[in-house]
Amino acid sequence: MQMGLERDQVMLVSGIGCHGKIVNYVNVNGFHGIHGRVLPLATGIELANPSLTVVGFAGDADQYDEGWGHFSHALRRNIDITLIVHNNMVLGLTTGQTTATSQRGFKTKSTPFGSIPPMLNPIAHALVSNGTFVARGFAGDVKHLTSLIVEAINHKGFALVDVFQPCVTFNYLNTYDWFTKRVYKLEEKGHDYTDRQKALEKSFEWGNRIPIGIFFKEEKRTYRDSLPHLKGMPLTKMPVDDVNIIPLLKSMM
Ligand SMILES: Cc1ncc(C[n+]2csc(CCOP(=O)(O)OP(=O)(O)O)c2C)c(N)n1
Ligand SMILES: [Mg+2]
Repeated sequence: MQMGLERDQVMLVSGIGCHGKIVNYVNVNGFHGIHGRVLPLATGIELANPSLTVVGFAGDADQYDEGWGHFSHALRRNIDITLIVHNNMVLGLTTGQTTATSQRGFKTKSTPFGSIPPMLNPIAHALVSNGTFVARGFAGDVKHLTSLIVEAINHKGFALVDVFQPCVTFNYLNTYDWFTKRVYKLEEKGHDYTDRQKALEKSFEWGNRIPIGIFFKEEKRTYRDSLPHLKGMPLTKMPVDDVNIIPLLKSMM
């Protein structure tokens, strides 16, 4: 509403996890998809009907484990969608197992000796995949997070907002207190978000001080801009009655 969008102009797509219920809570169009497939769905919807504002919601396991293969490709294609990752650094819905973003040593029922590999760094990956809007927010600072989401949706091209969103039931390590003590805002430290190298440096900051805010932002051609046959009329409006695919099928026999 703050953005002046009508309800029927907005399309939310969610994956599987605690976060997935969001399409039931927000009174706009919604598509509750399958685990790991938020980006293929959101991509298809955006390419078929550009009049919609498409916002994908994924969990950390949903996007950074099961859906990992789609991440870099959607970014480098610069599909005009927003992706908000509810990063609680744990599999919440399945009652607390490690994900790609769980901290090394994080003990769970299924990893009693602690998570073994190093954490995946989604911000750094987004930056090296030519992401055109890369940001991180914290659910404990709703005003700041809201401003990031508004900027992300206004961005023309792929916008990532990774959100620290503590799971109060299963993540005993990365709690609201844990984040509150550590997060600081990039914009308050004079970070230049037009510099990809600097953004990359910042993306590796982890420990006592963890940055949130916009790491990087630039305007670039979107995937749609480069598809001549999608110019003018959306696929959803194209007539299909007189389409005859028989000759095409025969040519492949
Ligand atoms: C294809 C498939 N694989 C596995 C599952 C089981 N499963 C349900 S939710 C979930 C992941 C939940 O973790 P996350 O994406 O981090 O979301 P959260 O619940 O933490 O918000 C998994 C693996 C599934 N539903 N579908
Ligand atoms: Mg999770």
